[in-house]
Parts: sequence; structure tokens; C-alpha cells
Amino acid sequence: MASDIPYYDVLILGAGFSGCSLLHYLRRDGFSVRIFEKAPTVGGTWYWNRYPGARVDSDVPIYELNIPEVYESWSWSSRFPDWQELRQYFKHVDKVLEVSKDTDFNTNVTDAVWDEASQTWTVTAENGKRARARFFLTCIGFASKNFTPDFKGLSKFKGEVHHSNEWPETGVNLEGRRIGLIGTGSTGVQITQEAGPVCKELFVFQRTPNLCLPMHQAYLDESSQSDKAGYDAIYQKRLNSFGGFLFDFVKKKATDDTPGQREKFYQALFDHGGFAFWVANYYDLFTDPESNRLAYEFWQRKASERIKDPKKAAILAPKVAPHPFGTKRPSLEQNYYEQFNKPNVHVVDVSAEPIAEFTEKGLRTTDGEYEFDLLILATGFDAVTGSYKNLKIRGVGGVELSEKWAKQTQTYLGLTVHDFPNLMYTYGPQAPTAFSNGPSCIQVQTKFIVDIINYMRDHNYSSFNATSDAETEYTDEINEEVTKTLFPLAKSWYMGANIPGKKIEMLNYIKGIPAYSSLLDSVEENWKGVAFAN
Ligand code: NA7
Repeated sequence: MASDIPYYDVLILGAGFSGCSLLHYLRRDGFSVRIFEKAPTVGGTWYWNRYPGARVDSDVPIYELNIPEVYESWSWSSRFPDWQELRQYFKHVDKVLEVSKDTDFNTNVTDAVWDEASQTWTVTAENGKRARARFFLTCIGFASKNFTPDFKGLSKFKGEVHHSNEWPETGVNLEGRRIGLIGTGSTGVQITQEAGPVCKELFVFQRTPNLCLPMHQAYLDESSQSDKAGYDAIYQKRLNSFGGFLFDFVKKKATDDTPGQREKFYQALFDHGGFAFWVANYYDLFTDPESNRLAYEFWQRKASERIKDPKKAAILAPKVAPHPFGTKRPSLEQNYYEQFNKPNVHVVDVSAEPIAEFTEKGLRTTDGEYEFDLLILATGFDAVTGSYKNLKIRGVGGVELSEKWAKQTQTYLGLTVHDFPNLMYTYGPQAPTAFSNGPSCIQVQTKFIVDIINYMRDHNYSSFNATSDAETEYTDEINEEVTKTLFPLAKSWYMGANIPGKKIEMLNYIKGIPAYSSLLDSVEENWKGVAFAN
């Protein structure tokens, strides 16, 4: 019977940045809140990402929750922390915010059903746990469904195989191993930097070069982080930039500058490190092919001068851009290119010689055979919408969310979906997700979610539903905006193009954090596009 199932005002799925943050604010406002979390602990993506070299590509304190109780009593040891430190950070978040006391861990939710009569969601997990809730908030991130390509004969391979996102908690020895690594996304780049120095031999199977940017890691001491007086201002300031950082595109076209000025500007972005060259470049980088070409030329020169072997350089940093710069996510690197200067570290261009099949001892491309005893699949995720594919979420009339999105992703505000009343999600489809620093996007979305739930309580509303018209208008705008950019020219996970058969469409909001934040604020003024019911 439904009444035997525990009831909460709010049920949150996932105890990562957004789940912890929403729990904190909603509980503060007097709501009963519960988190169901698949993992045995808090941390979200930083519980699962524990492959060698896993590290965040946003710098701290930008990559951090803006909750004073949390940041005032925390300091980092490096500008770009690794997964171990991020796990420690989440332990701290848990201790300070007491997340665990309101969380069911090891609870993998499989089903959620909207009940029109009671205006509640009923949520069921694999371990049999159930809950009913007025609001259902899915905070499951954009990269939780792994992708392994359907390689011919993969099961024949007799060596050890690991997908980067299912890395054994006990670790995997890379020392002295012969390693085959497929994939050169940010994961592949980070693993290469760890495997290169210790392996016997490393074959990196690259289909598309990663146009990596210099990280410029720096080590931080506690004393430099003792004064937190300016932090609140920093967290407000990060919302003023496209990517949710403290830097932003400059208000100039690339061709407004002379070649000399451009060279100086590009070099300054490289010297700054992080994503500056990506999202603090000339503002026409993603819209003007010439601006993009100029940026690529600079990047190509910088990367190729670090690679001694011209054959390797032609694969890793080709003269002709594989796609417009920045339309696939660049990774940050520390010594990626130098790895390939070692005689035992190879790059195999599988766009020129595709992987034909696996063998007992390795794999065969159309041109040759490669032997290794450890295979690492850094082949990514069914990103953004894929996170929802293993979850049966049924809204009004029993319609399933993943079915609705199979035809076309449709959302209102990148936060909710028509006919899925009282469902909201964070850091997912049609939000600034892939183009923003996670905690910045979450800061904006958390405010909206907490505000609407409070508003409804104050007005005795039991449900809200995004209108169909508002959803269509929002979705159409995303699809229209992307046609003005170079993004459709790349086969990227931003566009769903990394998964065979997946619909090609822009899965993210591309106008940046300030425009997104203003949009949410304007909706809050009169709840445009939202229908409330008692
Ligand atoms: P990504 O960025 O999706 O990278 C996956 C990599 O795997 C990428 O280089 C792909 O090449 C490669 N891949 C995928 N399928 C194949 C096949 N069939 N053959 C050869 N190579 C293949 O995943 P990551 O884990 O690195 O990063 C995901 C995001 O998580 C990251 O951007 C951060 O935001 C956090 P392709 O480029 O498609 O040619």
C-alpha cells in the first residue's frame, strides 16, 4: 500500500555537488528531504572517477560549492585537485552538512512514477527501497552511463579490461605493463600521463586528436587560503562569465587585432592555463570560421613543437584541424605531448587504420596488430541524456521520459519537462552543463529549484507543470542557436554524435551562464511557462 511507503517533501537522486547542495538548502527551509544514492558514499562523479590521473579541469575555488559552512573550513592542496582530494572534499561536505544522515546509500533507483491523484512521485530502487515525494529532483550528472563501442571480438581478448568509469576501487597496476588505451578524451589524456612514465609499452588508439590546453597546475598552501572574506564575491562573479569562471570571452573579434596582437593575446591565454584559451578567447571563436582557424593555427604550432617525431606530431596535432577548435571538449594537460617522445609510447591513428577486431593478445587494425595485456577503454559516456536511459521515469499518462527524449530532447529551462510535474533535474540536458564549470551551473539551478518549491508551499500549490508551449519555445531556441555556431561541424558528445544511432542535436544550452541565470530570474518574476495546480 502506498501509505506504507515513507513520504518526503523532496526526494533527491544523487549525492554529488547538486544533491548535497539541494539537501542543505531545502532542509534549512523546513522541508523533509531524502537522498537516494547508488554509490556507498557521497561525491557523485568523484566517487566513480578513480582511474589513474583523474583530476578536475576547473580550478579551485571556482570548482567548489558556494556554501560558507563548507568553504570556510576547507583548503585545497592544488589548483586542479585530483580525485583523491575531491573525495576528501566530499567527506568534508558530508561532515559539515550532515548529508549521510538523510541519505540511503547503495540505493540504485530504477523507477519513478508520477501519481496524478496524490500529486506525488513514487520512487523505487533496485534494493527494494521505495519512497513517495511531492518533488523528485534528479541530480545524476551528465556522465553516468558508460559507453563501450561494439568492438568485434572484444570478448576474445584474454588480458585485463577496464572501462575508465568502472575502475576497481583497489586500483590497477600500470607499472611494467603493456597497455592498450582506446580513447583520447579528457580521460584518455589523463591516463596517458600516468601510464606513459611507468608502462613497458603504451599504445594509444586515437580516432580524433584532443586539442589539449596547458593546465598550469600549481600547489597551494593553507595560509594562502586562510582568508575567505572575498569568497562570496568570487562565487557571484563566476556567474558573470560564459563558462562560470573568473574569465570570459573578450569583446573583440579575432580579426579586430593585428597578427602581433593576436599572438600576444593567445600566448597570454595559454600562460593563464586552464580553459582560458577555450572560453576567454575572442568572442567569435565558436561562430566565425576564420577566428576559429587562427586559434587552431596557434594551438597546432604550440602542440606540435613539443612532439619530436614528425609522424606522431602529424597524428596528435595535425596541420589541418580535425574539427573547429573547441567544438569538442579540449582536455587540460600537464605533460601529455612529452609522453609520446618516449620510444615505448605510441599513437595509432584509428581514423586512418580503424580497429577491425580484437584478438586473444590485443587487437588488429586494418593495417597491423598490436599486443598488450591491459586494455583500458576510455571511450566515454552516452552523455547528458544517456544518464536517464536506465531510469524509468513515467510522467502524466505513463509516458516514459527516455522515450520522449528518444525522438528529440525537449525540456523547459534545462530543468524540467512538460507532463513530468514536480520533476526537476540539475546539470543535465539543455542546461549550460557541458560548457560550464559544474558548481557554477548548479549554483544557478539550485536557487531556482529552492525558490519554486518555497513559492509553491507559500501558495498552497501541490504541483507545477511546464507548459507544452514553453517547452517547445525553449527547445526550438536551442536548436536554432546552434545553427549559428560551428558546433554542428564536430562529431561530439555535446551533439549526441559519439553514440551510434543517437539523434544528432545540441544537448546543452549554449548562450552561457549569465544569459541562463537571467532567464531563470525572469521566469521567477511571473512563472512564465509554468502551470501550477492545487
Ligand atoms: P569522451 O570525451 O567521450 O572520449 C571518448 C573517447 O573515446 C574519444 O576519444 C572517442 O573518439 C573515443 N572513442 C569512442 N568510440 C570509439 C571507437 N569506436 N573507436 C575508437 N575510439 C573511440 O569521454 P571521456 O571519458 O574522456 O570524457 C568525458 C567527459 O567527462 C569529459 O569531457 C569531461 O567533461 C568529463 P572520438 O573523439 O569520438 O573520435
